[in-house]
Amino acid sequence: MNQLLVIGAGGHGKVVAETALASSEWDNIAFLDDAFPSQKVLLSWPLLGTLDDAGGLTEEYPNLVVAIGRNSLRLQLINRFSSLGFKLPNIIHPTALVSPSVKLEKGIVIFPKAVINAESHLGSGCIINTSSTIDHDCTLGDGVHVCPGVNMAGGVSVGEGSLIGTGSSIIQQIQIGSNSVVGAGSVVVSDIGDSVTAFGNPAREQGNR
Ligand code: JB2
Repeated sequence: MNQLLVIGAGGHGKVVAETALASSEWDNIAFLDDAFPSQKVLLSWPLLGTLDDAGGLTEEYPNLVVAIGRNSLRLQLINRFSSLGFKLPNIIHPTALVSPSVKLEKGIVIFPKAVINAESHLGSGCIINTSSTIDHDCTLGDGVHVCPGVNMAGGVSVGEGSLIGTGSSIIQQIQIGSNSVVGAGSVVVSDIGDSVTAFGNPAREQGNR
């Protein structure tokens, strides 16, 4: 059996678990979440305990994915569980198209119908959500979340921990800083700095985060 420990038993955890099962690389899922013991099952899979229980599970579940949407927390937990000795595989849905020249770090999830084109580079813990497209030569830092239905043209870079909101479009060669948020449905035609919220068509920086 290929066992996968999923950290986070919320909405994102469910989608990550089903993506893992669909990939056929995993056939046995268990969750950890600090909601334990009030919650004990998600879908049909057991919630075994809280995050502090992970240390005792490294032999039974050597592979782990952090499935918590908040970018900063997800990155923090990736570091914590890496240093405990867990492996952090990438979880890729079979309907996603990932070019063989794409470079993937660890702990990345890629959901149904996402497309990632030639020579893009994705940092650890990125979420590439449902039906989003990332064209050639894009660079995403660690912990970036590309929400459902985003279209990113070629040569875009997005800094660590930033979130690109649902349905946004980003033209080619744009640079978006770290820890920024691009609001849903934005059209990004000029660069966006670090730690700002930006939205609209054309997207404009609205203030610091
Ligand atoms: O600060 C925290 C914390 N915040 C949330 N510390 C610890 N230890 N655990 C935390 N959690 C845990 O993450 C909660 O116990 C919760 O069960 C789990 C998931 O968080 P939440 O239910 O808030 O959302 P999510 O991460 O599953 O989903 C969000 O991100 C996805 C990418 C939502 O915005 C979804 O709509 C989105 N698709």
